[in-house]
Amino acid sequence: MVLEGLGKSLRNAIGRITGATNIDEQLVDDVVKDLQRALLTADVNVQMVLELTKRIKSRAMDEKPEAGEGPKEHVVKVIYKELVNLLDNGEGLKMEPQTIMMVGLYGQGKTTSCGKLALVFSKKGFRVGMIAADVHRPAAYDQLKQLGEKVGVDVYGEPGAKDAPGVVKRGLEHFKDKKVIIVDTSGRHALESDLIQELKDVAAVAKPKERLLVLDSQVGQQAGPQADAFHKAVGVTGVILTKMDGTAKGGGALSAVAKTNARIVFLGVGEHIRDFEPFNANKFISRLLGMGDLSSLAELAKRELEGNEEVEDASKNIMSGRFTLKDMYTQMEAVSKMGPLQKVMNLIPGMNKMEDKINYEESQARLKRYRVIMDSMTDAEMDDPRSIKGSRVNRIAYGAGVSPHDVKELVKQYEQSKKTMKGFMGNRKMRKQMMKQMGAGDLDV
Ligand SMILES: Nc1nc2c(ncn2[C@@H]2O[C@H](COP(=O)(O)OP(=O)(O)OP(=O)(O)O)[C@@H](O)[C@H]2O)c(=O)[nH]1
Ligand SMILES: [Mg+2]
Repeated sequence: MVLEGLGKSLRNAIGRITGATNIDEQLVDDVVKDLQRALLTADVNVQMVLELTKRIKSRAMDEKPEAGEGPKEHVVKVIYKELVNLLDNGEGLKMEPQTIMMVGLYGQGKTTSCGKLALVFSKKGFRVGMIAADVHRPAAYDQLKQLGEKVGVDVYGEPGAKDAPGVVKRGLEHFKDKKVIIVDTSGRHALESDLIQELKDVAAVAKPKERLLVLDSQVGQQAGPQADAFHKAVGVTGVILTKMDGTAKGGGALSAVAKTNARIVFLGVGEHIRDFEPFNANKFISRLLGMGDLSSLAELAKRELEGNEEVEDASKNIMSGRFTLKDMYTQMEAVSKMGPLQKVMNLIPGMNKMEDKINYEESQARLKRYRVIMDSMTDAEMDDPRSIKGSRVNRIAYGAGVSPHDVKELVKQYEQSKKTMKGFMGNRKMRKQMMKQMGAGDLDV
């Protein structure tokens, strides 16, 4: 899960508030201590932790809850807002013509992020070019070239060249007609002075509006000094946090953000070229605190499902209150296509609280089993799962090579999903939001 450890301990701290019968200074003190421990364990810089928790404590105690807000909601809101403020350092990357330079230590995800970013800009209609200015790693040019081919973006490079600023200079000439230029640079194991000098020289030629520090979210305490050194060299304007799909503690990244005073602009959430999300502090913190993130889920769904008529039909059925096993099947298939179940689960409100209880591999295996079972059902049975009883259960089980118990479990799961959907659709506000996000705004709600 994203920032697993930190998220869990922050959720526990908040749980102490929501579970308390009475909010008093002692409780706030205890919770603030829990927060400190959680943030420090996640490698957030000590100074930052102290300032943050001091603000949380004074706002929680001194500010009056807003109208209609209980004392518990008030404290939770203060914690939430302060955490958001910590990360909210300004707007995302502007979608306008510009030159962007990537910097970062070895293996942090610079080259991959170049490709991902190129896709973002070219999807917006910009003519994009990428320049391979990593002259140290022999395969760097080929890697960027391959990424470029994948996303349909031209790449300029000079295999074998040793002079990075020269490559950039000729690359800019070559890409005179491009609107957005992305410059990939070399990484190193540590910050050596020759790397720093090379980056300065490249920046002097490229004159990039954005200097993006690419940071692996698993980086710990070193994140601060690393960010500092890059910042001194080229003036970091933004951070791309990569490998957020891993089990990173990620707190170090928070320190890096504070050090450079730059905002996080994108998150890398997987190896795939489309595993890239614009950063949104509210979203990030609500996910961290386990408040779920329906809007992200809808975005993900939209991206993956666009043009898939079956799924659109199923979505409309769900919206209108009909929900057959076929719909569940289609939805399940679609969801499993969206990527690891774990990633999707984290986006569903309430779901990530269950993270300890859910064995994700087991869930994936169950999904597969369900599919096989459904393949042995007739269309009529799919439309009316209540008819699946007695000898039908045995026939389906036999056909699918599973036990009758598995078949019954699937029917039960369907009944449960249907109930959840009903509850969900009964909530007018949520329904409206969901419809809008799924692009089904023309349906009558
Ligand atoms: N899981 C995951 N892997 C990623 C992500 N971003 C990059 N990677 C992987 O991390 C590895 C290193 O990525 P690169 O893009 O080559 O990193 P780099 O900073 O260019 O590395 P150097 O050029 O050697 O300094 C590759 O295997 C990528 O597939 C991400 O968001 N999630
Ligand atoms: Mg690279």
